[in-house]
Parts: sequence; structure tokens; C-alpha cells
Amino acid sequence: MRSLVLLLLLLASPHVAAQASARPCPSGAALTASVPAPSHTMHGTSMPGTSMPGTSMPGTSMPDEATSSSVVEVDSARREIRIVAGPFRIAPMAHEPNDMMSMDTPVLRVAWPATGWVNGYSVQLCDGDAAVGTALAHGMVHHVGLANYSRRELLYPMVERLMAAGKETPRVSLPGNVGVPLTRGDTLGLYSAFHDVGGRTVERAYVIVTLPWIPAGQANPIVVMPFFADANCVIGGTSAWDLKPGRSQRVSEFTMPLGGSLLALGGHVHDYARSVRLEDADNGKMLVELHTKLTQDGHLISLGKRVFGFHEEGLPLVAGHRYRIVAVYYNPTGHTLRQGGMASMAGAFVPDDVAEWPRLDPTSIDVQRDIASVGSHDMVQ
Ligand SMILES: [Cu+2]
Repeated sequence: MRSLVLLLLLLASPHVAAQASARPCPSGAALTASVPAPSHTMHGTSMPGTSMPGTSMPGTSMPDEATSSSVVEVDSARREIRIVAGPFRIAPMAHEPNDMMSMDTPVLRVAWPATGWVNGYSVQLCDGDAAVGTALAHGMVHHVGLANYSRRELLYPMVERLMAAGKETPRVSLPGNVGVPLTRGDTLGLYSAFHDVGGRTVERAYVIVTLPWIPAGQANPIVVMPFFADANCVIGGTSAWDLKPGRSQRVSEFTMPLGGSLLALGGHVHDYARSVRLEDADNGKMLVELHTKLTQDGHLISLGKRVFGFHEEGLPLVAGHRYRIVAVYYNPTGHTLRQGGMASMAGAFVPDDVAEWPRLDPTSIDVQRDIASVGSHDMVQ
């Protein structure tokens, strides 16, 4: 997974309550009418995005991948931008129990309609076959995320993973005075993966992603950007590694391309992880350490997170300075667990000068490899 935790930090804050009035699902007929049938070219901002066969890994996309598309709605009154995508078929998959497999949908391209800032993210799953608006069990959502093909990740030659939500984090909410900048015409990619619940097949499900929105010119929020650092970043592939028995560490270093401060930091790890931490690579000083809660036999219950504050008391990171991510695991099973390890830290970062943000180079092989893999290795547990 890339950025599940990106800005997930404030889930328990009052801001959630402030925007908890999610709109009910539209009826199936309204959903079908709002999302036009796919076409294979991208037009203006009000035109549907289309699925892009070839961006999904073989075997992970649904057979009818050209049948879904998306539409973007700007709701000025509610200050929300909504992406409606579908229809998606969700059916039980034949696989071994325990296997965390989910149905990946093809990536749908979305042309962002307006310049300003987003400061939240929530996902609804609606039944496109219901006569009256009907929400589907949120447990069917393995994850829904947005990649931003118009901006680079801070640390890696990859496209930005802007926001993502899964079962555990259906909603991301930032305080009203901070926002992630987006520009009209930016190209986003919506990727998702579903599970059946209780063996039920849903023929036509629709995803509605709602992004609370601060229009340009109406406010001047603090700019926050996604921060993502992986203990084993593999561009275009999975960042999981084989976990050997007993205690082990995975370490990776990075250099900050620009200065700024972290407002909050969470992370993502797998079963048997003990902790993941951020250190100053020059002097070994520990800056943030997140610990897991595990069951008695080592299965992951949760990973801690750290909120520094949304004002001046963030954790400063210095341009040109080396840092490292250290993941600690203890595998008690006595054998190597194939792709059992994974560890990343993700959070909200306020750059000193956003103009210095590293540019995305679309001609780079790494970037191309990453784009081809959007959705296939994101948030896979
Ligand atoms: Cu993972």
C-alpha cells in the first residue's frame, strides 16, 4: 500500500462530526444516468474518465473492464467535488480462505475540474440496481484511492498517491484551514478494489468519492502535501519483502529534497511488525517511533500514529538532510514468510516553499513503470 495513512490522522477529531452528514446514495437509475457509458478518449472536465486496459495487472482486473467510467460533479453550494464511478461487479472470488485477495478495478482517469484545495476524502458504495438509494456494506470496499498523475511523490520518482481509504479508514478529514492544492486540469486516477460480503454478488455497484473543497480565491489555507516513505520502496512492484524467521530489521534512507515540517505521521505494516520509526541518518537520533498492537500470536491489530499539531509545532525536516526508516519485525513462525514484510510511513507535510516540490518527469522509466502499476500494488495487505 502506498498512502492509506496519508492524512488519515484526524479521524477522531471534531472535524469528522462537522461533515458527517454524508448524502444518501442516489437511486440506481440516477447513478446510471449520471455516469455515461465509457468512451476511449478524454475530453473536457465534464466528460467521463475511461478505464485504461493495460494499466491493470493481468488477472487482477475484472473481465468487463471497459464497462465502467466516471464523472466529476462540482457542488459549489456544499463545497464538495464528487467523483462517481461505476458500474462495478462485485462477486465472490474463488481463492483460498485467509488469502487477502480482492477484486481490483481498472484505473479510471479523472480530469480535475477546479483550482483550489481539498481537505478531506470519503467513500460511499451504492447499489446501482436498487430502485431507491441503497448503500452497500462498507466492508465491500477493500480500498479506494486517488493517484495524481500531475504531481510527483516527495521522495520517489512516482506519481503522487493523493488520498486513499479502506475498510478501516472510510473517511479522511483535515481541519478547515489546511488543504492539499489541486489545479484545474490535473489528471487523477481512481483505483479501487472490492470484496464480496457474505457471498453476495452485486451486479452494478457505484463508488462515490466526496472531496470537501476550498475554491481558489475564497481562502488561503495552509498547504499540506502527502508524505510517504517506504522501508522497501520498489517502483512499479510490490514493496513487500520475504520475512525471515525471528527478529529482523528493514532499513532505507532518503534525502529530503526540500525543507518543511511533518504535521502528522502514521504508517502501514503487516502481521508480526513490532515498530516502524523515522531517524536522523546522520546522528541516529530517533524522531518518531510508531508501535504496533498485536494479538498474542502476532497478528496486527493496529499501528500507532503521531500528530504533531497543525500549527508551528510540526516536526522539522531539513532540505538535503539524510533520514531513514527502520522497520522491526519478529516472525515467530519458524519459517520465512513470502512477502510477509511491509512497512511505510505516511502523513501530512507542510513544505517551506511548495514551488520547490520535485517535478514529475513523465519521460523517466521509473515514473512510467509506476504509472503502469497504479492500483495494482497500492494498499495491498
Ligand atoms: Cu501492505
